[in-house]
Amino acid sequence: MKVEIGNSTLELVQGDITREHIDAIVNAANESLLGGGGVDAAIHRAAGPELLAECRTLGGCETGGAKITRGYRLKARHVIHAVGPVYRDGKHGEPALLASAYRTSLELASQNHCASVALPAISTGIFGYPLEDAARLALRTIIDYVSEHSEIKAVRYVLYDARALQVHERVLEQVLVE
Ligand code: AR6
Repeated sequence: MKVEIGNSTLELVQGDITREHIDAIVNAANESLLGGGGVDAAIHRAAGPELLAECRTLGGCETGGAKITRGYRLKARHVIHAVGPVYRDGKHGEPALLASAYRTSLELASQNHCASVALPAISTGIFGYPLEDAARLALRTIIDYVSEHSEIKAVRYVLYDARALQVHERVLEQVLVE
């Protein structure tokens, strides 16, 4: 599913984000920025050990923030390491922190001249954020940002499995008519 937002496009696709040939991919990291499971592990595996070496120089990252590195062996020029919240009950600031992780990632893309960006569904795996709630927040945040920042030409939101893609397609249709 592909929609136009101003002069930019937002596309929902199913796949493995490590294979994206794009200016920057976003990683769903943790505060240490030193790797972990899920998409983080896949990105480090595909990028090679130089990525971890650069991450060690960054001094971690607070939840809701993001930091940028090179992409090394990936087809992506940069990796933006975003730290989403661990979901507890939704009453511990999780929505604001998740929105902040997306917004900060897109700001870093703008500042580093990345016109095309691929993002995963941050916090919806190991961090346990309910998929539909996360999808609504993520898509609203991305649409708001891209509407005001025409330097971002293409956003690819990469969902790992068919169910996640279905949920995001349904939520995007709702968000677009709000
Ligand atoms: N491409 C795209 N999406 C993927 C891929 C992939 N290759 N692999 C998994 N996903 P998760 P989190 C999806 O758990 O919840 C790590 O240990 C997955 O289906 O990777 O933010 C970090 O170091 C899910 O929808 O990240 C942190 O400690 C989404 O990516 C912690 O996990 C996010 O799942 C972060 O947890």
